[in-house]
Amino acid sequence: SPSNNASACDVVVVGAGFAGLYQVHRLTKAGYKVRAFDKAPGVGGTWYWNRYPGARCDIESLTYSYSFDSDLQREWKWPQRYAEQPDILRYIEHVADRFDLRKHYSFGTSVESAVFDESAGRWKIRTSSGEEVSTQFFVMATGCLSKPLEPKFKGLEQFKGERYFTSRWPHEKVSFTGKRVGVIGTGSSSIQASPLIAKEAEKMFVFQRTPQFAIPAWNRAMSDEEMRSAQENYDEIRRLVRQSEVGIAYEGPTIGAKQADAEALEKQLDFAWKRGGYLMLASYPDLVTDLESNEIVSNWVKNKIRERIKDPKTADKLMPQYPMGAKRLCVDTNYFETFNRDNVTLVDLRESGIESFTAKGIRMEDGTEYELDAVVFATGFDAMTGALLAFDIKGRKGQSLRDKWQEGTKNYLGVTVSGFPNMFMITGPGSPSVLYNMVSSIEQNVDFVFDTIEHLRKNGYASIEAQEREENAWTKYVVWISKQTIYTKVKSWYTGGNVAGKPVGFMPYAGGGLTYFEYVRQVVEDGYRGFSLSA
Ligand code: NA7
Repeated sequence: SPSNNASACDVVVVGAGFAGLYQVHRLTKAGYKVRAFDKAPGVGGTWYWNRYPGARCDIESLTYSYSFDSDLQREWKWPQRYAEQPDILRYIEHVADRFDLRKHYSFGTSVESAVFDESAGRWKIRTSSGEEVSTQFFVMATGCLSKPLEPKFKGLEQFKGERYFTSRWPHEKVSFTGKRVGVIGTGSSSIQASPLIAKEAEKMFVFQRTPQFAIPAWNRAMSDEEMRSAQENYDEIRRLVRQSEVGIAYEGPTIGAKQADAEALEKQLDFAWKRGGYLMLASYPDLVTDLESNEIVSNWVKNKIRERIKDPKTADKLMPQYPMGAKRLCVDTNYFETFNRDNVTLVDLRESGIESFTAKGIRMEDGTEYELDAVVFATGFDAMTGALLAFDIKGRKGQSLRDKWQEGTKNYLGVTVSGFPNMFMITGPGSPSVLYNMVSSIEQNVDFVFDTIEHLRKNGYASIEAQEREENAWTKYVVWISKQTIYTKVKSWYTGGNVAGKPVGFMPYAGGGLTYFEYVRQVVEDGYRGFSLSA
């Protein structure tokens, strides 16, 4: 440990979600002195904040969970196939207690600035409590979907009704009974919340800008038998996840959808639909890379969606018009059926946009007025860079990350940035993260950061920094790969296109988890190729 000063440590970790907790665990177990911060009063990250009705993960819990501890994964029981928010939070809290991680954290404390002191070779971290911490390494484990997007609607301040954000839901139960509720947005959060809000509300209006693909979750309780069998076969489950492009435990056919004959195609898609969720996107290996194959499956899915909606005009409005998966696929329970209810109206913003909020509700550009007692904003996030740019990070020569990323998210391996020595991002832009299994992606990044810090220590280095040339090459490669996929065919939070003024590019690494893991492994094997290590 470099210093005995009370406000000095080896590593500062920001965030107490899946990523931060595991990073703190790995480092403290090896004896590093770690200070960790989260602005929330407790652990959980995403799963601390997103408490809206119906909030649950869209990847099956058996694989949306840590693999690093075999006792943990052998003992933990998931009550449902897709765990809901309280169960995921309970799991994260269990992990925090089991490995005694809370003591390293200052909760209710946000980091307000991080400045690299070149002469000392250390980071100075200032927090909202006024503390200044000096650290050798600095890890941003701040999440890909953690900075809520608050669209600026005209007249919003006049609105007298209740307002809720899915991403900052109150802890006490919200009742919509007898209320006229407006839901803005039709992403995953709205698709999960709307069916439950509709059951309570007197009337519900869903304001839709872009229709989305949603595949049934077929969520259900996990039987003891099923859970036991998974616990006994976890190695195989994790192996399947590692090998899958989208990070789920499924090994699909080896030919593309367009190569399949009609009968085999129907059988496979029917099977995928019945298993539900992300298996639909993994039903053929080329759906993300081949527009023709994607179209075959997208059309098949759209017919299935159509069957769920009674009114053909409403069905037309709910039909997505982009390749399935290009915006993050939603996984639903009764979403489309919700529009068959008498108390639910779909408001298509492509026909007429929102003109402004009024004291009583929402006025549309065509003059229509909706009187509302409550509005739920399910308007998404400033994804991937939002939390990284929420405060000023200053690297060498006083350069700020905000300036560096003005035209796009230059990075090396999605984990490091040239000019910012000893700083790491867990699942930053340039990593597979949101296009893969989030928890697996996190574990791989955290392990890489830990191994790198150990490598430096064991070999007498004090600092590691991505080389600019390699960073440029990697950044170009990430963009090039994205252009071979469906992801760049539509505006989404993957591209930054959902945030006004944000540079539009493509943030995650779209070449698949396995390819990425192998690439990083090679970099390490080649002696940290593309990095400068110094004493
Ligand atoms: P998303 O998926 O970004 O969805 C946000 C929704 O809100 C989406 O339908 C947006 O329409 C809509 N939106 C955003 N701003 C506006 C305005 N100004 N007016 C009307 N509609 C608007 O966020 P979620 O929270 O649902 O899900 C995020 C991820 O969490 C999800 O993908 C899972 O990985 C878990 P748009 O499509 O931009 O036209």
